[in-house]
Amino acid sequence: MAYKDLRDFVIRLEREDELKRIPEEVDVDLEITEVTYRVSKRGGPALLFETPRSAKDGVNFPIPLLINALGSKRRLELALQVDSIEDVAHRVEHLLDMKPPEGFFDKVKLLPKLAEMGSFFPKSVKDGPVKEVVERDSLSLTRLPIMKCWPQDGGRFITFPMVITRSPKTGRRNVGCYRMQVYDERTTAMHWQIHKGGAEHFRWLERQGRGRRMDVAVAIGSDPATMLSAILPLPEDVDEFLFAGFLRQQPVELVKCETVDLEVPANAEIVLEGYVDLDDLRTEGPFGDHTGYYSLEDKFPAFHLTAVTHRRDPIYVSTIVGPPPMEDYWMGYAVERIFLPLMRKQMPEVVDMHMPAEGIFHNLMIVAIRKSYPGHARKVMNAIWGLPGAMFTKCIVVVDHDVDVHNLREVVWKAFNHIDPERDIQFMLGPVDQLEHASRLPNFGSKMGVDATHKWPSEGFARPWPDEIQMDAATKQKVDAMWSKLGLER
Ligand SMILES: Cc1cc2nc3c(=O)[nH]c(=O)nc-3n(C[C@H](O)[C@H](O)[C@H](O)COP(=O)(O)O)c2cc1C
Ligand SMILES: [Mn+2]
Repeated sequence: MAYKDLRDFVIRLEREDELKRIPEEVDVDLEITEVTYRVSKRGGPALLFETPRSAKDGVNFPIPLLINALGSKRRLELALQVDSIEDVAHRVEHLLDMKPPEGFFDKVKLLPKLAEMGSFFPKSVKDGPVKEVVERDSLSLTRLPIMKCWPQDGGRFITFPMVITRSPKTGRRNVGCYRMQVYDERTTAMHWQIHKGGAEHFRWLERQGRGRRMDVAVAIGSDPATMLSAILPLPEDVDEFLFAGFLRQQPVELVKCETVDLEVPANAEIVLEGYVDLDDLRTEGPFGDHTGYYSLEDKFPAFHLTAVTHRRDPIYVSTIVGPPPMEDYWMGYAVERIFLPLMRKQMPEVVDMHMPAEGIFHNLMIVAIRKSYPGHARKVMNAIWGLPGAMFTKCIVVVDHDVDVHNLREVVWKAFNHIDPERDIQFMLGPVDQLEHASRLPNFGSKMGVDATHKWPSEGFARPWPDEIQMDAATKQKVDAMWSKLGLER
């Protein structure tokens, strides 16, 4: 059975000794960050701060704050209810392998799978726990334990929301996790970067000129697979809630909002309803970001609150980003593993792929390929720069299939042995991540591909290529046999 909601997951984490309750008063301004940072850096548990407080405002919040809930491999496996993330990757592979049926018997055979797919579609329901309390008047974000994460942050930020919008062009839903800086009791920023789904919907509002406002619903806290779906770089027309249904193998149940024409997960802890306005762009930031640096101030639309619905006893879920690795590294790891099969569908030559934590995902991707033709590594780079999400990758290192991309020592050893830098490095201009602080312009800059594969004569490499040093099997066997007599065992 899928997790019913966030608290169902909390119970499981607690049972698995993966969660620590903290009854002490800890301040939402900086203190929760410092505690979580230390715990995160030693691979510690999820934290449930039962009494978050604000010394500045002189309040203790009646709402507990959950953080670091997905901050380890084990907790991700628990979140996705698998023994290994590879199990999810295999399910994705299986889904992609569904061939169109040819004859009658093929159709019959396929039926159960299609029925399974159909059962993942979001389901509309009349009511849900998120409607236990409905507030339309006297709204205030000050009741939520929203964190100021780092000293130079421009304010307090909601860091783990599911932001739901509908495309003014196609009517299709998008769900993305975009941070929201609190301006006052009823207004926040909406930090959807220009390449993201929400921003594209906002642009269509402008293009269509049929109004200046767009409905937005923000859900905070739900079953973990649904929360994860908001961070996945899915193709534009794929509904994140459908993918969430696939991940949890049970449909996401949705209820209608009170004041906007959108639906939200019925099992959510808290929902903020409101709108963004084309005429109301404001300064957002700075914010201590997942690059380990502050992202600077920039203009983003303001989000105006029109209603809040929540459970009687909601849990507020948060996360912090900062110098890696942090909780988001593990979320990114799940993305990497779940998307590898999708990447391999388009590029079967890709054997494996890895984005090391310190590369902050978009700075470094190592890809192993089975090379089949001259220039193959460069074809792969170009294809990756054309994928959603991966398009931002600042440096792609392409290695041969016999390199273990997860072993950075092996990657450095083999890749740097194999390159003649001037020949093997490819520069490319294009869109870069909005968080990128070194590029010549915001959102536009260069990327680098390194072809660290063996070079072939057909690529103009005329010299012989040396073999990797390996002892022969016979000698190894002889040494195995004498090993115990050598007195070398510790
Ligand atoms: C903790 C966390 C915070 C994030 N904050 C933002 C953000 O503020 N703005 C943004 O555009 N993307 C942010 N992202 C990345 C997006 O959630 C991610 O790109 C997602 O795929 C966007 O969905 P979309 O493609 O439907 O727009 C964040 C991701 C995580 C894990
Ligand atoms: Mn999307």
